[in-house]
Amino acid sequence: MTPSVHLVNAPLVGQHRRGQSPVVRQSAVANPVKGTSASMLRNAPLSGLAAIACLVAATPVPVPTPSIQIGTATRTTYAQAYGFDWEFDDGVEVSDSTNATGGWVQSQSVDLLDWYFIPVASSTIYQESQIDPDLVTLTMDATADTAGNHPHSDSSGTSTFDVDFTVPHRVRYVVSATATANVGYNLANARLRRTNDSTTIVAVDADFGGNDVVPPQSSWLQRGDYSVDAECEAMAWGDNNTSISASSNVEFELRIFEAADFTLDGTVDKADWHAFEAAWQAGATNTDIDGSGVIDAKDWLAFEAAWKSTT
Ligand SMILES: [Ca+2]
Ligand SMILES: [Ca+2]
Repeated sequence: MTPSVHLVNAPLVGQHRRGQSPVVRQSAVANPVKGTSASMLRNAPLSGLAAIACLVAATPVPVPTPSIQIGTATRTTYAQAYGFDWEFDDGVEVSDSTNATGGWVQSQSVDLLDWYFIPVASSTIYQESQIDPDLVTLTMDATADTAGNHPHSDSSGTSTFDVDFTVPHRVRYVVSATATANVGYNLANARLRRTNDSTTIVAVDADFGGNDVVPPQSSWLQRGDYSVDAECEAMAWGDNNTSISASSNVEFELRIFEAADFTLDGTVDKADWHAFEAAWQAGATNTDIDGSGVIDAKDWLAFEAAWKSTT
């Protein structure tokens, strides 16, 4: 989750004296990008920063695709159905897995009938996922049913997702997730974690019933190691001729952007500068670019450095 932040040492609008023009040093006017040194930033009124921003390039610059480095990736699906009575004892199962990256779609099901073609139990599993250097998305659905025609029957559908990746330099991200499980022993969860210190950044958890939602939110991923893991399982136990229907669903999306793309539109231009400036000036929590928990000049300098490196 985004940490709580405090506005520290933020320059104030109108800090310059009445009747005095916003100050921009001549060197900055001559070379607005190279002229915005740390000492200037600390000493300049914010209106001076705005003036500097007005001098920067106006043309949107397509930026190279930001990237995370994918490490290991494992995705699995499994579906089974089983039942017995006084003369029948049988089961069926299917499974699949991949350690590849990129896109993967798997849809599996089992439908168990007894020797008289009477329904016993069934289950389904669906996973559609993408693991790219700038995108991790996931949809998982699972169902499990027992027909209620036998003294014992059970079924389950299970899908798992696990990817580890490294962020070589700070990137901006947008993440959202939902998890739903209708009844019983169902599992539905997903989480983005920083593995260096086991910090959970975003998590949804609807294990054993219920639903959980994380609306789209944006922040920065600092350099380091991360993981996304998720699990979706529906289970049905139909002892004593009981009919059970269970289902689970998990949705997860992580999109990666250049650190300076504050507007999250795929380009870095002066609109990002202005947007960050306004948000930073207002003490918005999403301007804690270095993740320190405090909003101060270091965040501005970090944004400036990222902006200059991509324009
Ligand atoms: Ca932008
Ligand atoms: Ca900070």
